[in-house]
Amino acid sequence: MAFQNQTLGEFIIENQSAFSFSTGELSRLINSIRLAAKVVNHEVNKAGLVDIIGSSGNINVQGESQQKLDVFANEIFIKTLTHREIVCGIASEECDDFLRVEGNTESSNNHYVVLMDPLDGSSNIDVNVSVGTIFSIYRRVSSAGTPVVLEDFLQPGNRQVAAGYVIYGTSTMLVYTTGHGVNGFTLNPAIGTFYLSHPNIRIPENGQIYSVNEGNYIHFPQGVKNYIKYCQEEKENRPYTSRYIGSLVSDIHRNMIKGGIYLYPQTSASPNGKLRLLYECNPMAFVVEQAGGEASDGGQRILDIIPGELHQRTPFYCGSKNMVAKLLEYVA
Ligand code: AHM
Ligand code: MG
Repeated sequence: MAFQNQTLGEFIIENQSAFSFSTGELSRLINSIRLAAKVVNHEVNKAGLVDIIGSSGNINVQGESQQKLDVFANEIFIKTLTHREIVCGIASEECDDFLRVEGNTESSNNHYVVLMDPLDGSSNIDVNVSVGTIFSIYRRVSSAGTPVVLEDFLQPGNRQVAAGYVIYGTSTMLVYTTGHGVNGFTLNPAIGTFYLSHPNIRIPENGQIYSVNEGNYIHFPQGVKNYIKYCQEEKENRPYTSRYIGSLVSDIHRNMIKGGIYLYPQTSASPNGKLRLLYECNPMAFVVEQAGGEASDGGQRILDIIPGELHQRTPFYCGSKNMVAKLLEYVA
């Protein structure tokens, strides 16, 4: 069975030479993400059995209440990446500021920074809906051997060297790209190993699914409202069907496999939308583009946006190429 053929560990080693700077540093980094994902997966799967669901009582920098599992996942990813000293800096949706990883001399010579949303969609945990981890990796722009600076994190998405997500769903998958297509690995929980289950994922150019929180409809820009009406029209291959989980990783993952478009527009109350450029939109846009899809803020390609701040938000339209192109005709 193809499913059991290659493990993620083997895949990382085999493909190491495809990276432009193949010293093994990026491979070790992806290996650490794999390890942290397994620990978080183990904990997410216990939700309901032990006292880890619900709010931790803290409010994060975005003014949202942090779930206990958010805090746990944040700590696990940070610990895994810092204890093994393979990155020089980390920025997390759950932390106010970026972290400098300053260990021994060797680690301060590391070249990569990681930006992540350790547990996205965590408001879904209490009701057993899939959640995810999203990660984005850049080479630092400041000199190796010096402490990382804000500019190392504020790079446009087109400078990402790798990005991906973990979906803690009916099965747990790790999907990532290093700029050479997208591959998906499914965790065999019995032995704790990820196997290559979805090689070279391609998102269909056309789809039948639109994913948007229609509860916000009256606040959307007129172009988005018109596009939604277009999706609902009885014409040609329409109406499309609507599927919205409210868990970004799950909504994007489904659309990657089946074809579809995900929309999180700006509203009058949130002129930049809700989703974060650096932790959510850039990594998802890199993965979706590498699978043949598109991602835009309605005016420009997500990956070309020059970030101004760590927790910046952006409107987000992402998915099947022809569906995003049609949406852009409406919102341009
Ligand atoms: P979070 O990072 O606080 O979990 O918020 C991000 C989530 C995404 O997973 C999801 O796509 C979106 O928020 C849903 O927002 P809404 O409930 O406004 O539709
Ligand atoms: Mg999030």
